[in-house]
Amino acid sequence: MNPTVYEEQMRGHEIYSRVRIMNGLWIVLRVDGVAFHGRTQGLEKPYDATFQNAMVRAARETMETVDSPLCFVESDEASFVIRPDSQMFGRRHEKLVSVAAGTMSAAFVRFPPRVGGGNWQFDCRVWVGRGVDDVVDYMSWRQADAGRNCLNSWAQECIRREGFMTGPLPKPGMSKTDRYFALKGLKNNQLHELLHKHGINFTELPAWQRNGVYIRSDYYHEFDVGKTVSIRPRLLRRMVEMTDLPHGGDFREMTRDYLQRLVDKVPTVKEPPVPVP
Ligand SMILES: Nc1nc2c(ncn2[C@@H]2O[C@H](COP(=O)(O)OP(=O)(O)O)[C@@H](O)[C@H]2O)c(=O)[nH]1
Ligand SMILES: [Mg+2]
Repeated sequence: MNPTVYEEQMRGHEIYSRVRIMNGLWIVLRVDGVAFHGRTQGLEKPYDATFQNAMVRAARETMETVDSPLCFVESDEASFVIRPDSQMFGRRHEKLVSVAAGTMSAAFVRFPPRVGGGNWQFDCRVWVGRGVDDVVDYMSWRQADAGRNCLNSWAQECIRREGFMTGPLPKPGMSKTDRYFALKGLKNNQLHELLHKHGINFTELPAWQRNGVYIRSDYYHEFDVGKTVSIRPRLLRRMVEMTDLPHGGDFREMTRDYLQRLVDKVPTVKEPPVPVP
């Protein structure tokens, strides 16, 4: 067969590579660790600082690769916001998800957590939003998930500390798994009480555990004061890590304000942010 015809015919089978995400839509790429529940078994529970560090470092590298100005990290997932006018990879769906998952996986193993290992892989999915408000809702959703995870995983830790998993079974016929998952039936206030019994006040846990972490590019003006009268500001950018995020309404407000400034192409902060190492 004529090589050109053959080439064309074969390319015709790559039907998904032509799927592009419409201009004007905000994109969020969410990467999530594959089977991390098992891989993280040897790490400090419920939160391990070396794991968190690997997540944040890898996310920072991924942001650069996929042209994302804002990323939210919690547990084993990271959400990368991409502007509605970004032309990264021609907005091709396949390219965006594969590059995000690939970069995150490759970068993560360069900052490996204390223990665990083997293949730390991430998958990726695409979420799209019609405007700033949709993205604010998205971030609220993921932050609420971080809060729920935090409460549940500390409650599980309390149960472990009580020797609940290893002690005698409280009810005949109840398996260890039943006991463990009995937690699922507890209401929020009962979980808080359980933590209290162990001297843990949920609101005093580190904010990065309860509310997640933002990594964002902050844009600021640097003024070139030349010999002439005109002062031309240059828009520069610096990455910041925010480990002390507010939650709820304040978090929404902060997110909305930042995204709107991106849309308006104005500085997101007045002063140059402090550089992160
Ligand atoms: N020990 C430990 N485990 C963590 C930490 N962060 C996330 N994980 C684990 O990562 C899992 C992530 O949940 P999920 O994505 O639903 O599970 P997966 O499908 O097994 O990846 C949680 O169940 C935790 O067990 C951490 O800091 N320490
Ligand atoms: Mg996972």
